Amino acid sequence: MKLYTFFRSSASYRVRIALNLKGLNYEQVPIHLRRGGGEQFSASYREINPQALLPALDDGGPILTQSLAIIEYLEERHPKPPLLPADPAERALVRGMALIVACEIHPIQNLRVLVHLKNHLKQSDDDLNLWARHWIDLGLSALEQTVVSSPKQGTFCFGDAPTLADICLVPQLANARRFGCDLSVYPALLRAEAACLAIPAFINAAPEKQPDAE
Ligand SMILES: N[C@@H](CCC(=O)N[C@@H](CS)C(=O)NCC(=O)O)C(=O)O
Repeated sequence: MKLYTFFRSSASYRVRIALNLKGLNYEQVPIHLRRGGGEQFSASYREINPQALLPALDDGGPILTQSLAIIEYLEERHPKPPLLPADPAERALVRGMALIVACEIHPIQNLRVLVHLKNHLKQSDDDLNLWARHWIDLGLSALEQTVVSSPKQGTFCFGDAPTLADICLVPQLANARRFGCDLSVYPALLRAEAACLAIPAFINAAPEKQPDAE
């Protein structure tokens, strides 16, 4: 299995965590998102992912893109350990938590959005940070409330085992710190993060542990 990845890409980080939790071996193909204007825009990478985004997974069939689709594929091919609860309503709840991060926060603070704000709309670096922090805080506040009011309380976002929600949470909190967000107002999210960061699958997926880390 080949994962097209960048150490600092949080969507790639999600997939690395899922692969590690499933105990799957994979080869990393680093695509540098900054070097030379961004290797994701090269013709060769666009053939792999026409969106020019990371990650992409080659598992011998068609190349898969979109981190959550990739993780659901891994879940279906390798059900143990499960990354979603068995009950349909609980599955929807956990997917909802993951999507708060993957649909409502991350896309608006993603590199290409910030580059567009800076280069085309002439916003300052300070304004970019304010923008990112605004959307991250809005989403994390909602996620904190969702976790706190979830019917299954535990050490993780949902219960006592890591799920898709935690897989999305941990990389997003790393991004939030990069933008200088105050995370002390999200105690439930910090508790879930601490539980995750005691697990080797999460530790080994961290940006600084990757072969392409700078
Ligand atoms: N929804 C996509 C998001 C993918 C994405 O935005 N990846 C970022 C890195 S985390 C990227 O490749 N950015 C390149 C760019 O913004 O030019 C997913 O979950 O896979």
